[in-house]
Amino acid sequence: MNNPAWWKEAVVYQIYPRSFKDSNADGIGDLRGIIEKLDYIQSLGVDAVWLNPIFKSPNDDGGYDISDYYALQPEFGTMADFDELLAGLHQRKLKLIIDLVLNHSSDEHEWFQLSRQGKKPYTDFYFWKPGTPDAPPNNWPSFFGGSAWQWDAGAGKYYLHLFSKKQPDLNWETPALRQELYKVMRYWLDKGVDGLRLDVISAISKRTDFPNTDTDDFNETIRKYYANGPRLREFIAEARTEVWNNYDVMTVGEGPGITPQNALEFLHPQQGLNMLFHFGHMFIDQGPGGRFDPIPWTMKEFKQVFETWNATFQQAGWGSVFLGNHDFPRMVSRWGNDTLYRQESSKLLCTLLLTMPGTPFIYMGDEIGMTNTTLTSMAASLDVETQNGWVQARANGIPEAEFLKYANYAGRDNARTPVQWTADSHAGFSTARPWMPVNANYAQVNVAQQQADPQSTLTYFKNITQLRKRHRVLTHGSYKSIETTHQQLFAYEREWQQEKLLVVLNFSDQVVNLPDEVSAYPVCLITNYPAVNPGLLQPWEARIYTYKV
Ligand code: TEU
Ligand code: CA
Repeated sequence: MNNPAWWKEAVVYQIYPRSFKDSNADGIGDLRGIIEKLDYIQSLGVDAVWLNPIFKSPNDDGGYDISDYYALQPEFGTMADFDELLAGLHQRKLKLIIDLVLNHSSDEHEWFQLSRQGKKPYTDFYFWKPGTPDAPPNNWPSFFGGSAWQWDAGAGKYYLHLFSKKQPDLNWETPALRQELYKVMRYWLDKGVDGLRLDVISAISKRTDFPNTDTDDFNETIRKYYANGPRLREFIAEARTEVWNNYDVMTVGEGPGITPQNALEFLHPQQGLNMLFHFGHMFIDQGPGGRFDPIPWTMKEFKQVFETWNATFQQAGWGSVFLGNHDFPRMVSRWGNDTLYRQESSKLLCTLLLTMPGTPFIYMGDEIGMTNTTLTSMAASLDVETQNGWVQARANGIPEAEFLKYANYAGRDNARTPVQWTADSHAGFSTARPWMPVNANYAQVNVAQQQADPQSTLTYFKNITQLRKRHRVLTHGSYKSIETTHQQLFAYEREWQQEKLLVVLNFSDQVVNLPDEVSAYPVCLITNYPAVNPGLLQPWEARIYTYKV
């Protein structure tokens, strides 16, 4: 392996700017707040930062509704701030990945305003359909509840919006639109950006014959109708030729609806994306009704997802590994035990993240084991998906107390509480009242306290990140799972160039026996417990063993 692509060797740190650090006492995170924390980010041992959208936006969907692709969100700062942030990252040998939202724009984007007025060539920049106000063109549901079609009285027709009604879908079938989006990409790549995270890229080609969906299972509808359209591979290949091949840029696509069976179609070495975010595990507990229709999941299913996707990416392409982000509950609350074993289970999850094949993406705050928050009323939710989910639920007679359970289990507010820097007021995030309340546990869970503690999740995260870099078997090695049916134990082997590692993770509150394979591994490299019991794994204990072949 001479000089593999940087993004294959990287550990990526995801920052949701609004909630990371406020530098100017308006209660909103901003770019200068990130600049203030560049040394902290570097101290983690990560190699790149992924910033959620920073562009001008009415903020209907946390910035994923862009009204000007060439301007920054004013409350985040100025272009000079952006340039200083980029320079600061590069000085520290850190890469910057920005988040481009190209499946849809804001309805306040100039293109949409001109389109709805019937101005060429903008008319075909979006999907417009005739109809009457009470009869949408088909039965497609939005990700955010209700119909995916919005009647525009001014235009006298419907427009498609897979997400909120303020996020009209861009019509990639229109060549002039694609050229405009390529210009946007070039603008930011010319500024020196190192990577693009491409929002919902799987949906830029959809079923444009717009048949009714034939299933009530929302994730099936995504897979069959919204994603994986007939021209998806062609559009990605064109973006490669028109833009990406002319830059040293990494592209990671967000691919809801993409499956292990078709993923490699979009990861072709010359014509595809470099990496993909798949959602096999992230939708594991979603019933037919989607996020707010939770169903139980089992360890066997969870392990099977990693088995299947690792097998896919062993053939070709390259995967990404994440256990949480701005769209999902905090990983320690969702997959671990954030009460009795918060520290142990957050360390265990960091171990999984850093020992799996594929590029690890750690979400800000997960390196200190930040937990879910608790909404006590639906009025407190600041997320359009959760608020719309509540509108749907209330219309179906679901009481607020019941929906709050779903929102607190699966909702996106959980991931958007401010990063907890200190035990001071507002957790050191801001000197003003934050746009979103800080989690009540900030005095117990914060960066300052953990930086001083050799047993903290933060210290463990730094150690396990360094361990991944020292043992490149974790980046380039094969993957072989063991204990595939065991309901508590997640164990797997990694092998590459005469080194073998065994990772054993106890995903439970119970003590479990070690798998027999341990007897072949004389050296325990790391554990998340103060001491190693030779025969047993403590609750939420993680260990990594090694030997030279
Ligand atoms: O998410 C799109 C998506 O497919 C889902 O994975 C996501 O969980 C969403 O909440 C629907 O459940 C991307 C962004 O990550 C998300 O923040 C945006 O709201 C969405 O696209 C629209 O831009
Ligand atoms: Ca601010």
